[in-house]
Amino acid sequence: DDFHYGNFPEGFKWSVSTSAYQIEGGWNADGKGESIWDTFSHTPGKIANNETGDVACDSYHKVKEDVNLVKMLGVQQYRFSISWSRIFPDGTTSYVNQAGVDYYNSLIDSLLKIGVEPVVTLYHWDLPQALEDIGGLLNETVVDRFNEYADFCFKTFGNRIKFWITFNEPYVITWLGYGIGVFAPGINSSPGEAPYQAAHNIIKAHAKAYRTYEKFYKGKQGRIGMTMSTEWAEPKDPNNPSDVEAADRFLQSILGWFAHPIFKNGDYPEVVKKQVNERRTQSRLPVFTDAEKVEIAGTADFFAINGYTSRLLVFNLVHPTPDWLQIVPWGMRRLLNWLDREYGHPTIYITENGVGTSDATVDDQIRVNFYKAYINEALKAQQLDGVDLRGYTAWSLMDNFEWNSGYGPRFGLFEVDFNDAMRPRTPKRSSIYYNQLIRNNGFPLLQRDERITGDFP
Ligand code: GBH
Repeated sequence: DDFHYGNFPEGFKWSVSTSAYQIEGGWNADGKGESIWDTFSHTPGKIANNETGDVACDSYHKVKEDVNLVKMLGVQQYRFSISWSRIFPDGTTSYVNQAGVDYYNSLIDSLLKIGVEPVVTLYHWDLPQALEDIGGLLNETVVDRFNEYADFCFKTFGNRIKFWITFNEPYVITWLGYGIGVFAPGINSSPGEAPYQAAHNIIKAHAKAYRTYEKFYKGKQGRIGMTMSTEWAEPKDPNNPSDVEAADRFLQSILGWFAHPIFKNGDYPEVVKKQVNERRTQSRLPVFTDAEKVEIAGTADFFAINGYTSRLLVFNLVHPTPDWLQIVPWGMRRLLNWLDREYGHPTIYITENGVGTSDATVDDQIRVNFYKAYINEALKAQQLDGVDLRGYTAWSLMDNFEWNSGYGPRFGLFEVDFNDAMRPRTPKRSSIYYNQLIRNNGFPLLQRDERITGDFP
């Protein structure tokens, strides 16, 4: 596939993202309650080198610095997440931690002051530990707790927020957290049931919060959806129907599991029901009532997707997993086209895309190449294929706590020195490149010989 010159449509939203536990630190500051990621990272053996998010990038104390980084990139949006237990320490509305509310107010107001639209994720994996203690996402009462938390956020921050995301990557939450247990809360005792139960409750919680927003806030405020993740699945032999079916089953199992109920009919895809209930002996997919299906169907104002990589699918072959992030730019174009077809030409936002390196260097040509190639494939999907892509978000603003991998993989456009108590941030080459791409709104033909310009240290 050739490089394609051209611009994204006017009004295209360039964005950059982070999440609360990965950057904030201040894990017990000013009355914050503990989350499952505090517990998990404080448990020896769960995280590479037993690292924790206790301090992370110390963003809880660095609103000004972070907002300045956002400003340097020239993005139109900044996507961050709210830590539920920083607002409600025990997960319930019984006590509001005002210091937490103040922190997010200050972040939101500082962004608005520089003309950047906040995109707010309500749940990026850090469930209040107090709720986990009574069963977490496996306990159906979490649906009401999430709705109350969401309602509070709509009421408190919503007059300044145009773009809400309920959950980040439900597949990762359920499978890694409640299936294989490599992420918090680390449950792996019933992989045939727990992930499906957690997913069921996430979908219900999402739908309930959506309906709350729709009823009380939407008219005066903005839009709301869920961010889902997948990898593009390419059939190894496109002429072999069982490889093609395996690839489709993969997409339906990872993504359709959540997108089918929300964007189609309030229910799981048939192929997933079949796969879970018939082919696996020890597993069971919960069932939505008819009323629940009606409540769930249509609960997203846009399609938000996190996409990093692709994999080859071969029928009935269990293959070893290499490094999860293989760089496959053309997979992004195929994924966007698949979403367009499968879900009836939805409005799509890429809410995460990026690459990690083990190297802290600020001269990150790999990341420049990555962004250039992936964004170019996104442009082709938008311009040549007619996909309704309205925004693109880089992951991540700065190096941060990369979950169970600790501080090893660095995804930042800015480097963070984790050995320095001040956690200084330094621009990488990729931040200059991204800024330039945004100023050009893509790859204008007249600048095909463009070089990276601007001050680079
Ligand atoms: C995103 O998930 C997350 O939303 C974001 O917070 C994160 O920083 C970013 O990716 C970069 O990783 O080797 O078994 O531990 C993308 C999906 C799921 C990819 C977990 C990495 C590690 C699996 N991620 N996976 S494992």
